Amino acid sequence: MSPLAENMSRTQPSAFDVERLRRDFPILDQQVHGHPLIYLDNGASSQKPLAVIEAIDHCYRHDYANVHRGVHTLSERATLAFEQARGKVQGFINAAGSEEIIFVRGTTEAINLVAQSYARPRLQPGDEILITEMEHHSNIVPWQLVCEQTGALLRVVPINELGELRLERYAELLNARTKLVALTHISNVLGTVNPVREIIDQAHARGVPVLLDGAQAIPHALIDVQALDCDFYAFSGHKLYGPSGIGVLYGKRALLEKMPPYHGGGEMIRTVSFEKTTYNDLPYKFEAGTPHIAGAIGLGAAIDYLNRVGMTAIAAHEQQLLTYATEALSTVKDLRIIGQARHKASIVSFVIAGVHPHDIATIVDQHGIAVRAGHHCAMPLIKRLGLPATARASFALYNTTEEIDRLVQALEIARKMLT
Ligand code: C6P
Repeated sequence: MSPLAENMSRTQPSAFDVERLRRDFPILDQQVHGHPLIYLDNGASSQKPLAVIEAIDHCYRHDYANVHRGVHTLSERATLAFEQARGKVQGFINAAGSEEIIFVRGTTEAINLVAQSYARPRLQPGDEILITEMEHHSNIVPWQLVCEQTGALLRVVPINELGELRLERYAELLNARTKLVALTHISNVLGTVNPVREIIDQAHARGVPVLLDGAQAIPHALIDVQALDCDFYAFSGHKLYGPSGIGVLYGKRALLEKMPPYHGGGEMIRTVSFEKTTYNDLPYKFEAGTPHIAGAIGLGAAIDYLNRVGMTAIAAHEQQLLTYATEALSTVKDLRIIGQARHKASIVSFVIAGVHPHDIATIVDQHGIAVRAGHHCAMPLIKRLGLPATARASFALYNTTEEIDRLVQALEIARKMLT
């Protein structure tokens, strides 16, 4: 163990036993290209604990049927488990009511829902939607579509050299034409944790609602939507140790009540005739068609698991990994960390002078290490940074300082091979 790792392990909270937690994730116990797998691509999707795998398995083996439709026993059991999962999500983000939790496919669908159902009916030509320079495409393109549909305009808050939002520019850009602010809680490229409470307060002072893209924040921090006072919060199950294909849109009840359905079909209706259809109550008004039943149940199991481990302990462990990785990566010659914000989550983008990030990712994969390279679905940000791409290591609750040491060794090999 390196001295840095020894120092870190001494300061790790004693209750947080990472080696024990790793055993909850069966996928981690394998070799890739003859090396023990080191999975550092958690920003793209995290691995699943046995509790989630078993909950999905149990659902399909014992309790599976369509939900809200049958009076038979299996349908009642599936409906109960599905609605219990909704309650778990409500508790996890401290929403005021379970009707404020809409199950969707993921962050992307949640944002599209708000763009089409909240923004589109309200926008007039010349109105403005305010986003930021560090958004993922999922929080850019839905707004561009709705701007094309309505004649509204997209305005963009710039970042500074550290990768933080320029709040003085935000204050200037917020104006009487602003109809919605939509921003990421944590940047998937820079790791920046945005001061969302301050941003929300300023928007609310002008009567402007705020959507937070929580895709990267939800696995790293305790989220309390009431304390944040955000109007919408979007996240994906698969980054929260749950299944893919399931995600959540939280919305304040008063706003959701006034929004028209996004998709039409079964489940979202109360009565249908060829002349007129009336719609179901919240949250079902927004859940047309058969939902991802086992996905929601798996997400509920992920939340139970995280509650057992403790989000505060997870956040503390990940902050230690971030500090360790920032120091350790800085020892690699010609490596530059992209994103130096004062408040960061455990996401570290970097470049090595003279080496393409894709080549870095390919070489470290030969050492069993999974990192992501590319534009990370944030092309405007990558362009603003003047880079072709970055490599990115993103850490989860099961990562260790030893894994970071292995990454550093593999990066040294890559650098020597390619420069
Ligand atoms: N970012 C990454 O590697 P979906 O695909 O709907 O689950 O999540 C989209 C999304 C939205 N916002 C942010 C901030 C995100 O990071 C992501 C997903 C992954 O960074 C895949 S591109």
